[in-house]
Formats: sequence, structure tokens, C-alpha cells
Amino acid sequence: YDKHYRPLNAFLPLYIIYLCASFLSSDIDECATQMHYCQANTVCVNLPGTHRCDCLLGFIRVDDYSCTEHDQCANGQSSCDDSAICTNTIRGHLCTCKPGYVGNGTICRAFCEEGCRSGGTCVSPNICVCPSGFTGRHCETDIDECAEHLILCHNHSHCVNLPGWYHCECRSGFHDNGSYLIDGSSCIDVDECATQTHTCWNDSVCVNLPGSFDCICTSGPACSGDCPHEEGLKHNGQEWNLNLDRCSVCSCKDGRIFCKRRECDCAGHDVDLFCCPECDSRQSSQCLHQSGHTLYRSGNSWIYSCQQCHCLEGEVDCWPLACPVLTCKYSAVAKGECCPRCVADPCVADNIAYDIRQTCQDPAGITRLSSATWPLPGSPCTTCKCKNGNVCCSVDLDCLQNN
Ligand SMILES: [Ca+2]
Ligand SMILES: [Ca+2]
Repeated sequence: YDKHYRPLNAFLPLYIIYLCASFLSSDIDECATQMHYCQANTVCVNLPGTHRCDCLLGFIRVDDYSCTEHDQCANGQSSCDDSAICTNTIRGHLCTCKPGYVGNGTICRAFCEEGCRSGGTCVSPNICVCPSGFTGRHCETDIDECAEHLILCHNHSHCVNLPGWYHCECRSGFHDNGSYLIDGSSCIDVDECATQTHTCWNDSVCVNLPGSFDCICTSGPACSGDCPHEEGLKHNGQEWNLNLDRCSVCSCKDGRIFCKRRECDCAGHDVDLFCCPECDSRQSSQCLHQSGHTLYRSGNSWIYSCQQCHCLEGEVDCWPLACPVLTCKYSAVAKGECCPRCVADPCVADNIAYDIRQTCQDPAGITRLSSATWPLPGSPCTTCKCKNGNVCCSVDLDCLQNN
């Protein structure tokens, strides 16, 4: 008897293990018991030990638990900026600006950590596009058009570098004819004889030359070639120092006066540091640029913040940059520049002389006086202005972003 049951008793522990295992692995139907996480537009599918949320026919997956009818991101129906990431959601979509861009997703702007100077535009993360005339990673460097021979001034003029651009200034002996052409070709000769600015003495005759003049003796060998000067008559061949400017030396030659700055020989032992500040090598005479990055020697010049600055014996002196005279109707100072340039479009012009006789018709048919401003109906972020008969409208980007 005992023998008969012995085998069963021997297998009993195994049988218990089998029962326990089948109890633990017995599947729970989450779909039937509402214990699933399936959400919008899905059907719950029970699986051994788990479940799955399948999209309804024709619907598109959003995540493991939900599906949507329309994929606006894939269809190009999203309102996301080109620089945004579109995420499909159950009822629509989400727009998030890509890394390196800032904004609400509908409008994203590239972000340049250190900004773009001189009116540059941040076009992609930490990449600035500089306006013409500027260069550098942050558009911080002015292009020296004169030094780099990028431009050619007419030979009646010489090149002067300015922040953001350059200017062809008439050489001495020439003056502008009033048209102020950018390449200096409007520089014409000064007629020293006609304008009585010559220095020919009584016994010689003034002859006008391009950029200068000559004194021609008419009375033969007796002609002195002397020069009348505000400091007294100077004889032909005489050299003298100016009373008002000890750094200049003048000479009289055949009735004409030539003045020039004394040459500086920094190696010489009796160099006049007042006239030759560039020879001053003392450390106390150096100047620090406003940014604190560059050291200048005495006598050096630079442009900072639309000012011409000069270092003299350790002291910095700055004065407003001299801008070329413009004769055009409309001009504007571009962002980052110091001097106005001529512009054709009155809408971009600043510094307009408003003529009240030149009125504008707004879209509603109302006559607006020059310089009047009004909001554009239906566009709360657009303001229009009458500029001498031209309607100029502009959109406030910050307003757009906040509405
Ligand atoms: Ca320049
Ligand atoms: Ca002349």
C-alpha cells in the first residue's frame, strides 16, 4: 500500500510548483477590466501578460497610447516656424523652437549668444550676417575700404575710411562741384587766380593749374618771385617756421608758398615730442582703447562710437566724426553706421523735412497730412505714416509676437 503511493508522494513538491506557476502566469485581460491606458482613437488589444493600443483604421499614431485623425506635422498644415520642431498631438500639434532658436514655436528667431553688432542680423544660431562695410564674427570690425584697396577714388580725391563705409574727400587744391559723387569725380579744381587765394606777388601773374596755380614772371629778370604772407613778405627761396604752428615749415618758391609738417625722425636726439607724438615711447604716454583691449601710442587715432579719438601723451581726446555733406532729398543712418547715406525710398528715410502740402490718401479714403500716423484697420500691429505724399506702413514684430 505504502509502496503504491510512494511515487505520488515523491512528485508532490513538483506538482505544487506547477500550480503556483500557472496561477502567476494566468493572464489578466486589461482591455476587458478597464485596467488599460489606451486613450483617444485607439482600440485595446489584449496580449499575454500585457496589452497594446492599436490605432483605429485610418488614424495615425501619436504615442503608445493614443492616435490622431490628422498628422498636421507631416501634411505641412502646421503653424510651426521653419525653425521649429512639430509634435503631433491628439487634437492638433505642438510647435517648439529648435535648439539655438527662441520664440513661441509659431515664430522662432535664431539666437546669437553675444548678439550681432553694427546692425548685423542673427540668421542661425551664433551666426551673424553683417551689413556691407562690416565684418567679424559679431560684425564688430569695420572694413577699411581705403587700406584694402577695395575702392578707387578719383585722382582729384583721396580715400577716408569711415565706420561702415568710406568717403572720397577732395584733395587740397580741389573742391566739390556740389554733386558730391561717392567716387570723388565731382571734385574740381579751385581757381586760385579767380578766387584771389593765390600768393603771387605784384610782379608776377597768376596762372591757374589743376590742383594748384603758378606765378609767371612778366617783367623779365627783375621779377622777384617773392611771396606775400600774413606774417610778412617772404623772399623767393626763403624757409620759415609758422608762428601759429611750430610743427610746420613753409617755403617760398617763385611766388608760391609751400607748407608741410616737419618730418619726424624718431631716432634723432632733439626730436620735438609735441610735433612728433608718435616718437614718444614712454609707457605713460600710451592710451587704452575704450574697450580696454588695445593700447595706442601717443599720436595714434582711432574711431570709437562714431567719434574720432586721438591719443596724446597718455590722454584720449574724442570729438564727433565729421560726416560728408549730402545733398540728396532723402537720407538715412543705417544701423551701426555713424553718417547718413542717400536713400531713394522715402519710407526708409529718417530726418525728413515734412512738407504739409504733400498729403496722402489712406485706404479708407481719408486725406492724411504729411507726418500724420494712423493704425491700419484690421491689423492692430501695423502703423502707417504719411511721408510727403508716400504712405509708409510698418509692422511691430514684438506686437505680433505678443498677440
Ligand atoms: Ca570702413
Ligand atoms: Ca587750381
